[in-house]
Amino acid sequence: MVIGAISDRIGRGVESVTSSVSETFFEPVIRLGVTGLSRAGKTVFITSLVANLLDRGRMPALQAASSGRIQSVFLQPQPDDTVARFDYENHLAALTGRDPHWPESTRTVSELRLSMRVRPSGLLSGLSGLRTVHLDIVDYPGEWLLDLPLMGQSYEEWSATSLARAEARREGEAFIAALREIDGAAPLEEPQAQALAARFSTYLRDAREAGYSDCTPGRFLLPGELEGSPVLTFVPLPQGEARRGSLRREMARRFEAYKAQVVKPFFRDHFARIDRQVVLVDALGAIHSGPRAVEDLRGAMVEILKAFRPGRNSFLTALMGRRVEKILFAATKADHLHHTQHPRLTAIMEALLRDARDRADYAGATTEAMAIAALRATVEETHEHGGRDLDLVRGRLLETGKEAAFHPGTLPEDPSHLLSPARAGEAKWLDEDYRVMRFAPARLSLKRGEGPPHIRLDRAAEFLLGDKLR
Ligand SMILES: Nc1nc2c(ncn2[C@@H]2O[C@H](COP(=O)(O)OP(=O)(O)OP(=O)(O)O)[C@@H](O)[C@H]2O)c(=O)[nH]1
Ligand SMILES: [Mg+2]
Repeated sequence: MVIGAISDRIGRGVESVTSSVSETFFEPVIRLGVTGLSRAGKTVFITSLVANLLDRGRMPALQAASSGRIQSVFLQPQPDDTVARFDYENHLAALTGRDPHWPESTRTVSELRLSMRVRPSGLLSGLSGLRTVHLDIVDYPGEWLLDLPLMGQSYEEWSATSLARAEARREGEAFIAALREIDGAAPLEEPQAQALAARFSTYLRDAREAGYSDCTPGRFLLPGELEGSPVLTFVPLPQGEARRGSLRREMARRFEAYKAQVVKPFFRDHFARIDRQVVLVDALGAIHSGPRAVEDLRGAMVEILKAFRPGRNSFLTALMGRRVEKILFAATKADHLHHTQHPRLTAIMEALLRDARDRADYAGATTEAMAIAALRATVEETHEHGGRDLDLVRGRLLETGKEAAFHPGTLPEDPSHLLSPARAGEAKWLDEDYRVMRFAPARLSLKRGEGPPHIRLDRAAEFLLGDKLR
């Protein structure tokens, strides 16, 4: 047995040495994680990024593309055989077909490999020929990332924080009321546990609908094949007696099983291998939902940054093979705003990020905040309204298919005008109402060599990949 274990380790050691040598010297691999809460825009982002890397006419800010050093880009079979392939072709067909529509919601981890043939710049350019750089893009739900704090919590600690959160939210009322009816010290009865878990899931889903970001455990929102299994049939309970066979003891056991069998494998198999990360944030959606949603988004950004700071988290330190070098927080769907407001949205994202870095006590990866649109669905226009110019965006409305011009509200120049009321726990914005419209993707006729229209996707790519393409 001992010999078996040793030879297994040696075998793996040799394998990892050979792969790292060839990767570092010949064909570097960048593993780019793309995450965000559900509907944040992950699928659209990856689809448009890949299309715009394949056809680079709209990527002036990606230097390797605009200088012509990227000679060719092609899709390749991905390295991981057991992870779903990101369905690029179908998503692109949905977005750019004759009757363009948004892609379907996705629920699992998926991956795509893009390989680039690049001419090196600077001193090396004359000496060596083309280099191949592989880009592995990994799409995973942000909800799963927010489960990380659970790893450091006992069932009692987790219960206390979750209950406090549920009590502070209107959406939690029914669940809290249901808890009053039960006795955690009584023997477990499965139908009761299931009914409670169903209530708890409904609360989490409603809270998510209402714009709250932190609605953990993540798999309660995205259960996939775990739906109905014991590992998802637990709820937080107030402290009390927990004898063998009691509801409370069994809930605690299932909570531990969730950590060991759901949360940990995700971090080990997917998260720990990422080099660069983009976190997509529907900041406009949160602003539209109100100050509490913005405050909650801020909290979620703190938790996300903590996940990228392994040193303090013993569980992750043991797993992390490499360090994440760059993290981009991108506010998506900036095409809902006239460009005159983009700097304001960026300033809000920067303020949120600065605050999150401070609170997470974060040092490590280079971080940046941006406002982008992976797929531009609107055009801009200016109308005169009541004697002054009003900047609008025009697009095809998702519900009716009709064209409409729209003013979403004016973001403040000073981000603190939004972030202070959010931090103070206000229920509503005082001086402005923010609206969001849902636009359908625009009908496109792309020229040869051009990817789909976007806003600052090229800058996002330069930040995330630029240095690896020099
Ligand atoms: N106007 C505009 N809308 C966008 C853009 N990106 C995403 N959206 C909107 O956001 C919705 C969600 O985008 P997806 O890319 O499917 O989001 P996701 O994060 O993959 O969502 P899940 O798979 O459900 O987790 C789309 O259906 C669009 O309505 C964009 O660049 N511009
Ligand atoms: Mg998706």
